[in-house]
Amino acid sequence: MTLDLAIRGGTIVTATDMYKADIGISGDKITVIADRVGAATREIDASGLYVMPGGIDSHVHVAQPQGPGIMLADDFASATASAAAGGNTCIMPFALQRRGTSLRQSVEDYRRTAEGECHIDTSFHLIISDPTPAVLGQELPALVKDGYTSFKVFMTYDDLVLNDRQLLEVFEVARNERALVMVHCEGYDTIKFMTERLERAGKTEPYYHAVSRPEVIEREATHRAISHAELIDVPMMVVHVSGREAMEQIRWAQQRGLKVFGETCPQYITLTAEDLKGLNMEGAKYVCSPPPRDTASQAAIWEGITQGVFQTFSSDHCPFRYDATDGKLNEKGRTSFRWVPNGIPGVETRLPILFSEGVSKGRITPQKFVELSATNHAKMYGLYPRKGSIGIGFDADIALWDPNRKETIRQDILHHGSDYTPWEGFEVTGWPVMTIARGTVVMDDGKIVGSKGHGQVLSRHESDYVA
Ligand code: DUC
Ligand code: ZN
Ligand code: ZN
Repeated sequence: MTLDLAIRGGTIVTATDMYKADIGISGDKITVIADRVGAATREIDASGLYVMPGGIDSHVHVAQPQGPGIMLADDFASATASAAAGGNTCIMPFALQRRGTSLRQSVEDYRRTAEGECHIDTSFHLIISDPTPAVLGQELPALVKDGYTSFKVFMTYDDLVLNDRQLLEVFEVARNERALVMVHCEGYDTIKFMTERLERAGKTEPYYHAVSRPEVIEREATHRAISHAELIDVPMMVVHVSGREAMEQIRWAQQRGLKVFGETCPQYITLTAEDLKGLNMEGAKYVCSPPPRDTASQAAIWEGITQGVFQTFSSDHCPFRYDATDGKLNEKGRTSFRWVPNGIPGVETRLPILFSEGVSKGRITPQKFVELSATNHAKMYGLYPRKGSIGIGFDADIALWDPNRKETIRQDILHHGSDYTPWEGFEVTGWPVMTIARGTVVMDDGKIVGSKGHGQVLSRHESDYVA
């Protein structure tokens, strides 16, 4: 039977292997891998290219409410187009429960907003901000059974923070339902204390965002969350780890045999707090939480990556426009860092940065790149073995990479809804030149050639790391 698609002559890279072979695709699945596969309706010459699993970005924010007058810069169409351009074939955004609302209703709303809009597959985590008895007792267990098998909780932010008692109650449900809990580890009271002191001293520029949330605050919250997880005996993922202090807490927990996992992001291997010192309000472009630290922290993050402390490398894409009254330069944001929206765009640049800083600079192998960018995300969040590798029966989610192509990251080549990138002028070696999502070419040499609606909203099974 004629194949729909053949990818010929490339070097296939998985988390464990690297070898030359052809790939044959029928419909949306990989159906044959061989020295030479048969004829296909469409032939792709991949000689000189790496043929990798499409990236899975398990930490992105899309179309999430951000407080009065503030808007995220991406909807599902632009976020998934941007992700596809960056070599991704699946993203995992969050469905956020607002206080006083039903979690189930929130999920249904997000799902409806996403359906028909996505260029690549999408699957939601939950954010729990109001763990009422109904949420804990009925809604959450039912949602886990429906395939929402991971949820995030926050230890800071006025409208999201859970107290220790509430964290324990959510962890208990996660344990009972065999779900994976993701934790934003920064302390509410300590940040409030620092913020008030800084504002009183007139230190309100964006740079003081970083001063208000030093590593000790992240470390304390990380240790507290780990202790709660140990008490309840539940697996836990510490998201967006920024430096040595939190990394060492996770490593300590892992060495004690606890199921504590770690995620880090491009900003923590490339940016520093100095970037928040830009002239006028330019530093607002780099305001995210936890904030970027210093070059010693970057080295510590690499230590965590190469030692296996971190299982996933995600973008934490949380895009705002800079020059916009609903974004970084909102009226209140100009008066204090406290009001500068927290987050930076990055779904499109995550993989080129990891490839270049990691593989091209010799810090990690191509196989480790695949593990950190796709395979572990699929295993961590219950999409494996449907997604996350190249093998017979897997979804035909593939990115072709030119490992030698040099590019300079610039806003005008990106597809996200932000009006800037924190990596303007950043030079990389290695670039995704084609993205194939479930058998369909969706990005070809920087152009989006797929259509919104191709991507499906997926449910997931239990995490392989919980099992
Ligand atoms: N945490 C996130 O995960 N993303 C953006 C902002 C934040 O605090
Ligand atoms: Zn967070
Ligand atoms: Zn995030």
